[in-house]
Amino acid sequence: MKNINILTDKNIISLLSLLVFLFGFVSLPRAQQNAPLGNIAIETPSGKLYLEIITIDEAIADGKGVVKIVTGNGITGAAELVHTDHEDASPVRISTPAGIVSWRADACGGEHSINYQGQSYRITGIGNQCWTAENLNVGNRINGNIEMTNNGTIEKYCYNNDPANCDTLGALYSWNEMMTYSTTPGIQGICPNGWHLPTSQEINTLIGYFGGMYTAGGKMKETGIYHWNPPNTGATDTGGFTALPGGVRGLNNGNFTEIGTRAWFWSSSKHASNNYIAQARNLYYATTVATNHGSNKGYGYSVRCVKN
Ligand SMILES: [Ca+2]
Repeated sequence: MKNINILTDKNIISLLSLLVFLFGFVSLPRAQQNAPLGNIAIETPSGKLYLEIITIDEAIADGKGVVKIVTGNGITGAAELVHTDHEDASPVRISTPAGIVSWRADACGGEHSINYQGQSYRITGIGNQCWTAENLNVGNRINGNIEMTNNGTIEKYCYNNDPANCDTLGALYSWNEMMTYSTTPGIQGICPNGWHLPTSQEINTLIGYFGGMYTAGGKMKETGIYHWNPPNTGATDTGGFTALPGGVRGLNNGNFTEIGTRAWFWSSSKHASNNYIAQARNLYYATTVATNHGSNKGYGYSVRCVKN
């Protein structure tokens, strides 16, 4: 406890909540104390680290603190828990052999992936949201020149009708197919159980975490030029969202365009007044902008899910 220093009244409640969380296991039966008690994730300039919560006895044996770093960037050993007066909603900071790092709750609960219809998808916690970090690739592939229909099965497009593109970039879906022919924002649609299609507002929240629409595109894009065409301006993949330039399935003749240059993501929110249009976002290889636009529901776009 001597490592914890209260610095501002404002953060006391947050700190106490964390301490209740961390110390809650004290009352657990001995047998349960030997089981893993959970993980928390912390953001560092070089990526996300995961801390394993351990018992106080183990922590004392390790030297100090009640958490220890178990993976990430070659750092191992005990972590020191201290309070912080940072203004950025990080209620505590953690001192590690590599320096002070901010702590925040991981919205994905320390999980890194989910399985859905035989495929594993990476997931990532960003702010208070837990997102799939890969584009959905579920359903039976149909050619781009065929319209998806309300036939009780999920259909998908693969760029250029090539299944290999679905494997690397995910599939493309019309808005109605994604929504399973509902128009209710935030429904599960073609997402796994326990997940739902992001509303336009939820995407705005994500973009807000990344400083707004003029910078969010860069922070959302996968880095490098393996999938994105050069220069892939400003790509940092800050929150692990790892947007890929899956391109679009067009309306007329179902042609595919813009692989490598643009990521198109549906929201589950339709246009306020035009029933043929739904809200979407696109990211571009040559800018850091996350553009909000309305699109005809017949386009084939990439799809992400948010945990309920
Ligand atoms: Ca269908």
